[in-house]
Amino acid sequence: MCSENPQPKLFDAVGTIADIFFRYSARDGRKNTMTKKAVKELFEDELGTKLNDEYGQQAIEALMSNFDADGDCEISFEEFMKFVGKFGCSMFSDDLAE
Ligand SMILES: [Ca+2]
Repeated sequence: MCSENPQPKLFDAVGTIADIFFRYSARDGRKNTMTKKAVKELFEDELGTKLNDEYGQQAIEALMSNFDADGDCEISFEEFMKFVGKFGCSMFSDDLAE
């Protein structure tokens, strides 16, 4: 059955991002933050990025240092959303340059 008022796509997109964040935060028993281990698993599972080699370890350390704004060694939802924003801009950087 079709809905006459489907959920706006942006709400769906943000809901999907939130679902991903909270699924990985829960893996280490956290409610509102992701540990470095959870961030690594998210990158591997959701972005297909392998982080087991030395380069991968450096990448995850850089990510944590760049987006862990409060320095608690975990990534909050707000910090994660800033990463998603930067990631989205990088995906469309050629289009944005015009
Ligand atoms: Ca943090």
